[in-house]
Amino acid sequence: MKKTKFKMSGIYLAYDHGMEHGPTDFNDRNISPAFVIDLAKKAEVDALVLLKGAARKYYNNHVGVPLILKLNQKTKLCGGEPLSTQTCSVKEAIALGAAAVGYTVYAGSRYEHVMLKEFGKIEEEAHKYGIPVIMWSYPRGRTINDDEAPDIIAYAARVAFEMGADIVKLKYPNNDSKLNWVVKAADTTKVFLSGGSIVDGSTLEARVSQVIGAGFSGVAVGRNIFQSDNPLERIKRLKEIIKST
Ligand code: FBP
Repeated sequence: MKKTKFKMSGIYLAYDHGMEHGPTDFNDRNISPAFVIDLAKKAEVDALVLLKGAARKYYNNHVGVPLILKLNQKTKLCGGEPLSTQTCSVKEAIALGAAAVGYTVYAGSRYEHVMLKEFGKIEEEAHKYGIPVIMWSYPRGRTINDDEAPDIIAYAARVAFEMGADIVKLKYPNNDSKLNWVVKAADTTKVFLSGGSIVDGSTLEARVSQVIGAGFSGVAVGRNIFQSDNPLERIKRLKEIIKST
């Protein structure tokens, strides 16, 4: 059995899009989780993010890449105020091989109290089992005019810290004026950049270099890898940037 030690820095490959966005994010090549599992292995990413359905059918300890099991989910079909509720327990995630668990909080939503409460319980349980907790911290909903404003991203970082998250995953802010402030707001919580919709390689690399320079610990990218024509090369480049910055 291969070792799957969880690293709190580097590059995580996200693949929960079938639920969050629908199969529209996929093509014939990447619609099967087998594709990203194979990619994660070949590229030796630091972790792979799956939902429980894909994990149950495709993940096992022989994969050799640590698993982050995302515990809440929503579809984009329902509309309205964002609410993503827990669909997998910490215990089940561990049984599926998870080395860490993840959960999205939409602070600012009419339903933030539901997500904060669920996250609070997950944080306590995961830490009792000794595994890290990652918050996808995406402020969104009726009170949020610009979810990429630097002050909103900094607020998202602080929410994760105050909730006891070990790692926070944040959107790229619409300007880079406060990246250091974002990292300070997260305090001891490690900060990871989320990828967003696909951009050309040089734009992605510039963003990654900028955030790592500001003190981010890594990136947790989905579409910018699995939708790329050369995903292995993209991961290699990002790894080099993360290592050398
Ligand atoms: P990407 O790198 O493809 O943006 O993935 C990161 C992620 O957080 C996924 O885990 C998730 O499915 C997606 O973004 C959600 O994005 P949004 O809520 O903005 O549609």
